[in-house]
Amino acid sequence: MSFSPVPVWLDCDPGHDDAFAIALAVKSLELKVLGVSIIHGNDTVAHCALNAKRFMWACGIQGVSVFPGVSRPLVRDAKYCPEIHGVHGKDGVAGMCGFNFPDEEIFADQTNLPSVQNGVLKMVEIVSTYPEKVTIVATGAQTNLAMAIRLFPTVKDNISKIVFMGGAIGLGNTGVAAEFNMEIDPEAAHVVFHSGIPLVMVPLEVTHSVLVTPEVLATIARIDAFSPSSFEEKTCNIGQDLGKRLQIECDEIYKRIKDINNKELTDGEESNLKIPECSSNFAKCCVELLTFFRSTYKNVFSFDSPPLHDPCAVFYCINPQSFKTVNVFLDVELSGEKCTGRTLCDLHGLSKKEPNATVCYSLDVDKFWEKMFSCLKISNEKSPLNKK
Ligand SMILES: [Ca+2]
Repeated sequence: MSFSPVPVWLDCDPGHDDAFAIALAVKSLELKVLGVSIIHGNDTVAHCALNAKRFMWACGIQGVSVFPGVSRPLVRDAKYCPEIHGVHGKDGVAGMCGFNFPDEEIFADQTNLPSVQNGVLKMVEIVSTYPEKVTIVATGAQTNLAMAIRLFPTVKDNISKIVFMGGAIGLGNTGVAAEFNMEIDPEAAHVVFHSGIPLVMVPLEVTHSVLVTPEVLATIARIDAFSPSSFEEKTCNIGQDLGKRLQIECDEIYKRIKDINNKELTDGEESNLKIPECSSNFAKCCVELLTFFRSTYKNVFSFDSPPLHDPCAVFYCINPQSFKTVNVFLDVELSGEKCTGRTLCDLHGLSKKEPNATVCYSLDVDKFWEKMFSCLKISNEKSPLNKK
């Protein structure tokens, strides 16, 4: 049976999880990635663009251009996320795999240079002129999208939908109430939410069910041996229904408070996070990136296994049937003293406003990992890292 891949544009801020989102998108036959624009967020635009190109090189990705976009939020000062992405952001992926990325080699190929052309302009140009409607996948702050919509409103005519990782039905992560992508530029999110473009929100309730467990790390460490039937670990499909999901969120919060009250994590405890032996340099690269992410989430949020947020939004474009969703009116708080950036999902229709968003609240996690592993296996076969 033949099918046409879905044309997508990625807007992201690599970022460990953004990097895996790029790999999932580019290596999936169901999607055709038209380009990648970079937004401030996990770090500066320049660092995030560098991270994107290095990881794309590591995955053996060629022919997909990277365009740095807007360097700061629309109104507010830039706020980066060093507590989560410090190493990956500031220092890029270099040094994470026991050796430095060979930038002279990577960027000797001019096609690997992040283009000086602005990401907003290239997104508008390519999306507007593409012969089919394009899906935008946004896994960072929405400043690039807001600028595109405000400056070139006709681009909306050729966008089928915006699928974004961000926001939460319930509680946030970098603020008490707000999720990071929304918190750092809520005005941009407001422009996007009120643009009239169909929205799909992949919130924390979903991404917190996609956990990088020890079993996941072990599978990636031996990614060359992965086959769909070999991954039998049942990553719990929490989020069977919205009420249960929210209860789990609350349990996590209570657990964290209890842990903080009882004891602080020690260096000795952190050292118990063993890195599995890896069968290739590329596998080692992935495992070490995710291990860093893992220990950071343990330190900051008391998650035993960290969530891998951003690829979930890409996976929606590949397999939307794997998600449970609800259509609601979605908005974002701009002026609250304590809740700025909080996403507001009108689950009960209290606003009397027509739904403008499909909000995901559950995901078939096993299906996600099967696809993610398949794409990493393809990357492993193509990776120049394995020739080192
Ligand atoms: Ca991101």
